[in-house]
Amino acid sequence: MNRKLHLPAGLAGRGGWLAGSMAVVIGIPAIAFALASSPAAAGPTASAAPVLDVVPKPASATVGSGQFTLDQEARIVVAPGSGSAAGQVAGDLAAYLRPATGYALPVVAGAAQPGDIVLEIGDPAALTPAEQAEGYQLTTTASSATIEAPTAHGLYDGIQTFRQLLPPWISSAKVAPGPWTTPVVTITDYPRYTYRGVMLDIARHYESPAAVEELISQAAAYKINVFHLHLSDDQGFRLAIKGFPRLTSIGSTGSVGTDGRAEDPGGFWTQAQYQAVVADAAAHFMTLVPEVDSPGHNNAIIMSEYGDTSNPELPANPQGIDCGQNNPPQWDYTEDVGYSALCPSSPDTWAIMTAIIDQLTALTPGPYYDLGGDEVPSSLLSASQYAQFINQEAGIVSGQGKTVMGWADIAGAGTTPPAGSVAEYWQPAAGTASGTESARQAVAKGMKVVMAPADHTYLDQKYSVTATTSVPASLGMNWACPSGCDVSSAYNWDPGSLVTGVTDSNVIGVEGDMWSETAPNMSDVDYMVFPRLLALAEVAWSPAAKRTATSAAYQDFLQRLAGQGARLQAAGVNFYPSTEVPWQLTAEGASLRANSQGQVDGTVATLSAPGFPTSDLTMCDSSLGIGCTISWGDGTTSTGDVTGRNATDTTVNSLYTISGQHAYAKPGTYHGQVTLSAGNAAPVTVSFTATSR
Ligand code: TNX
Repeated sequence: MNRKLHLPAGLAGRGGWLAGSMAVVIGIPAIAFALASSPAAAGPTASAAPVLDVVPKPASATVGSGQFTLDQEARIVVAPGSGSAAGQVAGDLAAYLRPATGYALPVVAGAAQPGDIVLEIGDPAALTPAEQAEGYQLTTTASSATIEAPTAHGLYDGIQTFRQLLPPWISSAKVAPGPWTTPVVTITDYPRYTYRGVMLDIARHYESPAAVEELISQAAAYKINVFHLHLSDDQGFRLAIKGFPRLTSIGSTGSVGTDGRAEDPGGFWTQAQYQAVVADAAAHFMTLVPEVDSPGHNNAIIMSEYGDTSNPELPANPQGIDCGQNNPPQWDYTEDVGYSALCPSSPDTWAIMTAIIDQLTALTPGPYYDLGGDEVPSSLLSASQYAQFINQEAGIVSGQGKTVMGWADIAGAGTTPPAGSVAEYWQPAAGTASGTESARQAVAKGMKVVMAPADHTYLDQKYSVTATTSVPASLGMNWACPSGCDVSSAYNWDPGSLVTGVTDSNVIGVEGDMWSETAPNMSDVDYMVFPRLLALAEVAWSPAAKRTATSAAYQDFLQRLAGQGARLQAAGVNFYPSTEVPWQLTAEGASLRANSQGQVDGTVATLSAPGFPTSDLTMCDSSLGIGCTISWGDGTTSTGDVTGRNATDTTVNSLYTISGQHAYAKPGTYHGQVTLSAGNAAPVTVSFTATSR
C-alpha cells in the first residue's frame, strides 16, 4: 500500500463548517452521518469535527440535536396552494428517493402527518427579495422535514440539499438497507450567482443525447443551472439543420484524433433529439445555451458547404465562404485551432448562419444564444472583418429575441454587442495581466460576464503534470495548467475579484468547460468533470469566502467533498480520486440469511473507499492496504474477503464488497459488525444482520 492520503493542515482545530457565516451553531449532531465515521476509531481524520457534507455549502445552516428519520410510511406532501410546479418537484424528490429506499413515497396534497416531507411554495422570512429567485429554507425536526421556497426552482435546489443530508447510499439505483436519517437542521440558502454553468463540447467528440442527459442530472445535483452545449467546431457539426443536409452528412462524420471515420465515426442529433435534451435540462431547472462557434472554429461547416453548389439556399458561390488558411479547405482532425474562418463578406456565409441561428433559437426556449467568436487569427480576418462578422451575427441573434453570448473575444475592437450581451472570460490570467483586458472591454461595453478562466474552470486540463508523469496519463490537455489544475485550482479563486475592474456588479456567474479533444467517451468526460465541477458549483453558489490553498474555507470544502465520494460512487459516476481530498471510508451493512445448516456465505458490507488502494486488491488482507475483521455477532470473528475493481488512470476504483463465510450453531437473528480500514483513513465500523432459523 503506497497510497498516502494527505490530511490538510489545521483540521483538528476547525470549529465546524459554519465558522464565519451568519449562522450560529447550536449543537453538534450526536450521530454524524449514518455510517460515515466511527467515533471510536483512532486515525488521522477521526479528530475532525462532523460536517454536514453538503456541496455547495449553504449560505447558512444551523445544526440541532437529534435526527429526522425517513421511514416507509413517509409521504411527500405538497402544501395547499403550492401549485403544479411544486408538485413536479415533489415528484422529482420521490423519484430520487424511491430506488434506494424502496419506499412508496406517495406525492400527496393536503395536511402533513409526522414523518412526512413537506414542500411548500411560500415566502420564508429569512430570504431577502434578492434571494428569492432560487432561495429556500429547509428545516428538519425529529418528526418532520419541510422545504419552503418562493419558487419551484428554489424548492428544486432545496431537494438537492435534502438528498445530501441523507446517507450517501441514497444515490444507489438499487435498494439499500438504510436507515435513512438526516441531522436536525435549519438551512437558509440562496445562490451568489444566477448563472452556474457547465459546458460540454460534443463537436470534438460526439456524445449521444442520453449521455448528455446523464451529465445534466449529475450536475443538477450540485445546483448547476446552465448547460452550455458546444455543438460545432472544426472537427464536427452535430445538429441537423433544415435546408443544409450536408452540414451533417459531411460535417458530422469526423472527430478529433481518429482521422474521423473508422474508430470514432462522429454523429449528430436530430432536431427532435435536441428538443428532448432541452426539455430534459428544463426538467432539471437548467437553461440550455446552444453554441455554434463562428467565425472561427468552423472547418466542419466550411467542409460541408464549400462544394454545396446546387443548394438553392445558397445565393452566391459557396466557395466564397472560406476565409480559412486552406482554399480549398481540408479536414484537420488534430487538436489544432485557428486555421478556419467564415468570410463575413460572403452572402452564402449569412445564408448558412441565418438558417442555423433561426432554427436553433426556435428550438431553444432559454434566453441565450452563444455565437462563439473565439480565437480568430488576424491573419485570417482583420480586426474590422471580425467585428463586422460579430456585429452582423449579433443582429440576427437579437432579431430572434435572444441574448447574445460569446467568448470574451467578442468584446474586442469595433464590436457593438447589444445591451445585456454576455461575454465569457476564458483567459488563464488574473489582475491586470495580458489577456484580462478582454473582460474589462466587455464591462466597458456594458456586457455581463461569465467567469471561466481556463486555469480554474477548464475541466479538460490535466489534474497534475510533473517532469515525468501526467494525470490522467491518457487524456487531458495542460496549456492553461502547465503543472496541472487539481481541485485546489478549481476552488481557490474568486470570480468577483479575479480580474481588476470586473466585479460582482458585472459578473453573472461561473462555468466549468469540458472540451473534448482528448475525451472520446462519457466515462472520460466524467473523470475530468468530477470532482472539479463540485468546487466550481460551490464557488458559483456559496457566499464569497477567502478561498486559498491554506484557507479554512478550502479545508472545510475538502472535508465535505470527501463525503461526496461515496455519493458519486453509489450513483455510478466516474471521477478522479484526487490526492488533494481526504477521502473517507464509508460502508453500509447487508442482511444475510443462513441456509438450513446455519451457514451464511455472502456480502456483509459494501465499502466506498475512493482512491484506496492503488495496488492489486483481491483479498481482505492488511498487507494489501485494506484490513477487515468480521464479528459475526455470536462471539466469533474472522477476516473477510474484499472484491472490487482497482483504479485505472481514467477510472475511479469500484465500490468494494466485503464477504465472508460463517456457520451459526444456534438459530437466531445475529447483529454482526465489520470493521474496515485502509491507509491512514479513519477506520469504519458497520453493522449487518444475519438470520439463522
Ligand atoms: C481553448 S478558450 C478553446 C477550445 C479548446 C480548449 C482546449 C476557447 C474559447 N477555446 O477551442 O477546445 O481551449 O482546452
